[in-house]
Formats: sequence, structure tokens, C-alpha cells
Amino acid sequence: MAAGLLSCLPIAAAELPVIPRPVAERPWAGDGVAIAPGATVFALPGVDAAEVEFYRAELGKVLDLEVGIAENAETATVRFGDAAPADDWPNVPAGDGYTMRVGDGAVTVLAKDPAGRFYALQSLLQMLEQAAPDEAGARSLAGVEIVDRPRFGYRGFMLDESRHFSGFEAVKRLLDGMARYKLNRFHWHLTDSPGWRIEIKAFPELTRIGGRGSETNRDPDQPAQFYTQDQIREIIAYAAQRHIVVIPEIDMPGHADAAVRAYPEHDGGGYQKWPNFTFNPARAETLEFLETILREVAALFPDAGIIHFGGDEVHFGWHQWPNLPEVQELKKRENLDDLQGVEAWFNRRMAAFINSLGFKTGGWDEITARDLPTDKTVIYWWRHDRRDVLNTALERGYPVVLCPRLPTYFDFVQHESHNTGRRWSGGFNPLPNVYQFPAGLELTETQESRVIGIQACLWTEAAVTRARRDFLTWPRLIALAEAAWTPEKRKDFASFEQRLRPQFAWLEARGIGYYDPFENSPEISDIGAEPEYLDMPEQ
Ligand code: TNX
Repeated sequence: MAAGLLSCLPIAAAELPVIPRPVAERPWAGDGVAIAPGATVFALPGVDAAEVEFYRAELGKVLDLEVGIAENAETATVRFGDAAPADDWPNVPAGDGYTMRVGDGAVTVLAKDPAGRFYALQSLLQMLEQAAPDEAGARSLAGVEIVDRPRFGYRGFMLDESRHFSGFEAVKRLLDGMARYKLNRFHWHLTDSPGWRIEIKAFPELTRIGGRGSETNRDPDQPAQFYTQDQIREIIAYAAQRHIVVIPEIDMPGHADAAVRAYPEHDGGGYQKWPNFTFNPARAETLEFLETILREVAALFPDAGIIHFGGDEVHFGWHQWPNLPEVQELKKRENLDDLQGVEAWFNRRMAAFINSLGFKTGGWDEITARDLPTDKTVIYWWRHDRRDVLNTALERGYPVVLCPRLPTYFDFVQHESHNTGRRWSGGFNPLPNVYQFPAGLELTETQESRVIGIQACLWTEAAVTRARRDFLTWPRLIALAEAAWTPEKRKDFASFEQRLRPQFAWLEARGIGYYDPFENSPEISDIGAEPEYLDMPEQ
């Protein structure tokens, strides 16, 4: 798409009730469009009928009408195409971008790729929601032309399922919300110390034993909570239909207690709170065990692009490594000086294996110093107090996802008065800080070109119930979505607040809870609450 074209489009006076705010919108001089009973959709040549069938259903839900299929382009209410029908159209963008004209009696959506058409539909649905129907059930939209495309290709959210388990239905609701706001990466933190949440056929004890317990309840007699492989396939398909890629995270060599509880022969020791925090990083059978797991994960997530292998906080629990005979032997064999060398060796070995399966390796920013290949590794920068690490990763040419604790960790509190959740030297993550990110980092142009995206992370140590997880996620995730999509010069917090107010109705209708920053609604703080047992198949 020609960037010059966008800058010459004047901004519409009455702004669209759309989040994320589009790159450019201008009034269309002709008539607008009334969408009434009898509305139809049409797939222009080049667009798959099945794709438009999905849009027909989505439009029908919002309009509460039966939407039909038009016989031809001329009579359609909403038509979806992949090329400009005439010369007076802006260039048709590729990827996630789209252009949409609401004018002269019809809505025309043009995008080279299905993702762009899907995002145009999200904009249209939000506009229609805000247009109250008249007595005849018609919703009127003023004439407008939109040209839109995202600032970042990777627009993510991470959910920690180990500390407390969310479950199948909650994840689907989350994916609905992500898609609505044009987020496209769901980073699924499926394993950590309290619980192992992904079925691995080769090692059934991982879920049978490792799936029991949570951060707040380690009683071994609880039912195991995890996703079966069938459920995972269903979630991936549901996400894919909404243009969301699901990226699995299998944490190693740290955060391993749950797996080690199930298979103690792989223990590498830990520390007081988590005595089996690490896998043995040097034992041949343990490396094979992890590779077998990764092979199943790769088969289950064929389109993930990235397998995230954690790699964080290993030094918390490596104190017993010097006593492990396999580590002593490895150090000698590979000429490694210290534990950091052992950790790096382990990272390189596992990353090479992930690459051999056809995936990039994702890892927390500790792996920046590990000499992993820059073209096959994605760094997730989380230590906001280690700007030096971000700079190093960018200088070395790694693709980077920005997800620093401040302001993108949603387990941090969002209002001064909130008592549960994290703070960092008094700092916390209110809505405006999330919205303004990443402006405060003052990235140079070269640096930004290596940033593939931004992500919020919901860690769930202090999020025991679904109500609290919702409270921490919404509406901050909506602010993050606009930060990920909308270019800096189009971001405006006052405008965002205006457009945010009407979003709560959608969250409520979908059964999603939230914090209302306008009312400063009461904190949902569930310290002492019992974890919920949701959606588990028969065991
Ligand atoms: C740090 S982020 C962690 C997580 C915790 C989180 C809590 C990261 C790579 N490690 O294990 O859940 O802080 O905010």
C-alpha cells in the first residue's frame, strides 16, 4: 500500500466508533448505507464463498437478522473483494490491511488477503453496533472510506494456564475478544511449576499427575486440569478462523516442577519454594524426553511458526546442578566454565532441535546472550529494567516482541487503590500507560523495524478465579490492541476513552468481566479463593 496515499486522506470530522482506530478515514461524498432486513453479502471474484459465509453469520449475529447471499455484486449490501473495481479506489492492501467504502448504498470491502477482509468486518461490526436500528430494523451508516493496516505484525496476548487454569470456554471467549480488536497471536503458557496443562501421548503422567494442583492449592488429590490434544486442535482451529496464531510455550530448563513430579528421573533440583524447579540439563534421557514432547507439540501446532521454550529465571533453581554427575561430565566434555555455560549449551541444543522441526524458537530475554541464530529465534523482552538487554537483542538483529513488566504485565495492579497484584518499585499498569506503550521506549527507526510486535502477559499466580482474570485483562487488552495496531500519530487517549465506553456492552453480552476505569469499579481480589474446576473431560 502506498504510504503517501494515506497521509493525503483528510481525517473525518465525526470519528468512527472503531477500536483500534484506523489509520485513515475520510467522509464519502455520496449517500451512506442503510443495513436493513433483507441485507445480503456477496463474494467478488477471487474471494472464497466459504469465507464470506462466515462473515454472513457474524453480520447476522450483530444485526439480529437473517443475512442472505446476493445473486450479484450490484444488489449486495456488503461485498468482499480482493482487487479495486475501478480507478478511483485506493490501493488494495495485502496482509492484515484493508480498505472499505461505505457509500452509495453498499459496503465494499477490499483486501488482498482474507485476514484484511476479516479485520474490515470487525470494523464494520463495531460501526453497526453503534448505529441504533430504526422501527423498520434498518441501521444507517454515514458514507466513509477507510484505509487501514497495522503498525505491528505481531499483536499478542499471553495467558498463564499453569498457575491457575482458565479452561476451554474461557479461552474461546478470550479469542473472540482478541479477534474483535485485531490481535493475532495467542501465546499459550501451558507448563510451569504448579501444573502441566497439555496432554502428551507419550507421557500420560505429565497431565495425570503433573496436571494436579495450582499456585494456591498443591493438594495431590485434586482432579487434574489440562487440555486434551483434541481440545487443543479445536482451540487452534477456532483461533485460525479468527486469524489468530496460537504459539505454545513449554518452559525449560526451569519452571519444571510439574513435569518432574510426574517423571522424577528428570529432576535437576530447585530451591525452597520449588524444589524441583529444573530439568536435569545434561542427562541424555532427559534431553530425549524433552525432544519427544517437542515433537508432539510441533505436530499439534503445525502453523504456530514459533515454539516458545521459556528459558527464563533458570538461576533461581540451578544450585544443585554442580552436584549432578551428568552436568560434571558435560562441563568436561564441552569445556564449559560455569553454570551459565551449561544453561547456554542446553538452550542451543534445544533451540536447534526446535529449528529442525521447522519452527523458530521463542524465548524470554535471558536467551539474548546465548548465541542462538538470529534468523531462527524470537526474543520476548520482559525485563523492563534491563533496557540494555533489549538494545543488545535489537543490535544483534533478533526479531523482538516487546512485553515488559511495566506496562504490559496484566498481573500488575491497574489502579492506585488496588491491593492485590504486583507493583514494581511502586510502579503499576494503569490503562493510559498500556495505551501509550511503546512510545516511552523512544525506539529509533532501525530499532522499531526489528520489533515484530507487542504483547500483554497475564500471569496468574494471583488470579485464582475467572472473574479476576477477566478483571485484570479487560479493558487493558483493548488499549494494548490499539497500541499494537494504530500508528503513533493517530493515537489519542481522549479519543480512545470515548470509543472505549460503548465496548463494555459487548464484553457483558459475551459474558466477559472487566474493570471499569470510568467508575473505578470495585477491585475483584480473590486472595484466599479456591481455584475453579472448569470444562474438564472425563478422566
Ligand atoms: C516473571 S516473565 C516470570 C513469571 C512470573 C511473572 C509474574 C517471566 C519470563 N517470568 O514466571 O509469573 O514474573 O509477574
